[in-house]
Amino acid sequence: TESEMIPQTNFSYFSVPWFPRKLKDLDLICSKVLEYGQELDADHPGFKDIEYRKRRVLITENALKFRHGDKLPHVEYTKEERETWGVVYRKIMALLPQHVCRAYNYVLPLLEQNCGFGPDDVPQLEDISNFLQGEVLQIECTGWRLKPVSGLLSSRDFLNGLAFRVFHSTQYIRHPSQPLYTPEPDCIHDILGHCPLFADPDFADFSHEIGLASLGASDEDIEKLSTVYWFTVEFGVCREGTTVKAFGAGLISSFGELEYAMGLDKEKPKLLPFVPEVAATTKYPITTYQPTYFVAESFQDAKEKVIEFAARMNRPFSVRYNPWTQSVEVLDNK
Ligand code: NLE
Ligand code: FE2
Repeated sequence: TESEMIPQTNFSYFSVPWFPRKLKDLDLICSKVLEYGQELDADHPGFKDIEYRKRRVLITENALKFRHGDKLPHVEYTKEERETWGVVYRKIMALLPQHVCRAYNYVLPLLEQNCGFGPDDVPQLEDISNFLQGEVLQIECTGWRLKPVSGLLSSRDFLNGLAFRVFHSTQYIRHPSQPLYTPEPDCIHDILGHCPLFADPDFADFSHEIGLASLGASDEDIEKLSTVYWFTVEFGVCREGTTVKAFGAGLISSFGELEYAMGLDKEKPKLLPFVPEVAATTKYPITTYQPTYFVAESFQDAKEKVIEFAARMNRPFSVRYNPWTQSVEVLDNK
């Protein structure tokens, strides 16, 4: 790993993996993406269809050129792509009231009114990012922003982005032959699954904390944090009264897995209470439905638990995010 020396007050040094200090630094981390065949299932139709791959290259070229401050690339989606989006959108809308958390149900109509969410077309990242930044109709929001990305980033890079309230989002769409589940992130997963909850203040803070904890963390701690992220932001469920609802993006963007997770299939998953230490060391598959989900009591509760978890991590310094300068300050007291 690239690393740098950070001076300690007593003039000894410790070696820390490189990490971004300001928003602009995120331009340095968008190039390393995971390819199919490595960990992803190369048998999925999205990996074998040549025409489909070509279209993706076209869309991801803009993501690779993007630099902080640029307007987010506009994608004109084809009829077939819009249909794929519509199929998933309608399915998910039907499952929302009963199976998806309250916060998501609250935000979605705002996104339909203000940034082009709906069954007919894929919303544009630029519009969503502006909404999250609070630039639409003076609706106060959380200050999150989107950055286009060409595929699955390394865990470290991806989590580091969250520390700056930046979410890396894809713009290409899944293969039309299997709308109900894809092993990779795509714009349905990122836009429909992830984006809405970034408008919720508690969820926004929760995600930010995971990001801050990841800055300069050891490889071992990154592994743990990304597993915590997996079992919350990706596949989390939460208690609401006497019921359990989904908030993880991987569930909200896959109606196949959402139905399974909510116990609607013959095969039932296991539900465990969310304890970061336990979740952090639980193994999980990335190309099939999850055998286990962790139930959070609330976003706030999950946030407090993750802050405590992060404080016990093996990092000889702490960090503070400065929202005015949008940069990170390193504090050597732990
Ligand atoms: N399985 C999810 C979906 O089909 O939308 C994508 C997960 C990406 C980590
Ligand atoms: Fe995701």
